[in-house]
Amino acid sequence: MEHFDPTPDDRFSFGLWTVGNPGRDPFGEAVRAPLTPTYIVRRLSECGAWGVNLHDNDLVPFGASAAQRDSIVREFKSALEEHGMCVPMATTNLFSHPVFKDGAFTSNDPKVRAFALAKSMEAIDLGVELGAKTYVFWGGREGSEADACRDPRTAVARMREALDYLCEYVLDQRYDLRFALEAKPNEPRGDIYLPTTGHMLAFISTLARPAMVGVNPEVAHENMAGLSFVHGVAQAMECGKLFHIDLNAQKIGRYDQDLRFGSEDVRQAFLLVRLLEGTSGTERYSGPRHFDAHAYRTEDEAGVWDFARGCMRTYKILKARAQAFDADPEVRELIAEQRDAELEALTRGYSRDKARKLRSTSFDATLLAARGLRYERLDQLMMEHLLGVR
Ligand code: DIG
Ligand code: MN
Ligand code: MN
Repeated sequence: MEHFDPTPDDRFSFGLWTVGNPGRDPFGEAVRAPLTPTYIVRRLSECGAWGVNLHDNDLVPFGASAAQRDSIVREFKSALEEHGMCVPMATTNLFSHPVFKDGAFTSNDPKVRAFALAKSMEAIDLGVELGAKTYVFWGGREGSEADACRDPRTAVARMREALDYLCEYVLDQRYDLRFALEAKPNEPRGDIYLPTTGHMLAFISTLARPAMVGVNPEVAHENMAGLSFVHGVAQAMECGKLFHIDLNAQKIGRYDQDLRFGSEDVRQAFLLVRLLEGTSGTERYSGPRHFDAHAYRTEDEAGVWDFARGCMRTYKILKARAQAFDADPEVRELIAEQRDAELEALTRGYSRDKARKLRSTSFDATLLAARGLRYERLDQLMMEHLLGVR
């Protein structure tokens, strides 16, 4: 086995909707035949993936009877068992059916909001039955075009009401499940409420059960907002809220492209893998590495599996590059943390006495300003490790 071949230890997962994407877009029909969920399970397992995720309706068609649902789930479970695949994450499709055209939890129609709650409980049951430990909420239709349609504060309050309700449901059912909120700034709505991971982190702090709720940042979505994905993920990790992650790639200033992981901004993909894998000596992210992406519309089915293998292979190549970078003595010397025990004694944890001593300390700003940081050399070293010449 080549050391870039994926193994279950890598915890790579794909949604049924990713490799099952038939290539439809707003300007053209599907270019690939649909793939059945059990076939996807087999092929992902053969590619070396560890898990498969799903929206309720990726597996159980909208409006299926209870008997149909049970037979579909039985067949899916046996495919998971046969191919040694797990279901780390599940979610509800609250965006495809026209009933959600003006949102689900934030819709102005109380019947739609109630239906979205009922559908979510049904889908949570399905996810838990399949073994999911993380439940994602992506509010693709929770937004607006004609902004006078509702007070944005009402939208936020409705989101909170729905999530508080569903947290209570999970507790009442004694499910071992955590919620992960996924932000996106726009598309399909003109503006989507709670548009970035930062907005989600603030929103989580207003929930009744904040400990049950984290975030599921997606590369393309933070990039669409013009933000550093690495910084957003790092902030989520720092406060213990990175419950899941959607990996893909995105060109700045485009619609949500959901491209193969690492296929656009390789520098940021490298820094992201370095952060998640903790190669600089920090704590490693322990959750699933989920590729929420799909193959180009130009591809046939063989191209879909090239896409899937490419996502995982690039991740593992970047991990190896990051390990070499952080083992490089020159890099370690350049990023070694500077310490000053005397000043830290004054600046860590306030006291009146410390503040007085700190304010009476003299600082030579000119001398401090004169120091060169050698970031040009550090960044060149990163480039040389990335380009495989070091
Ligand atoms: C889109 O980026 C969203 C949906 O695909 C899904 O609800 C979520 C789960 O990864 N990502
Ligand atoms: Mn996306
Ligand atoms: Mn996503």
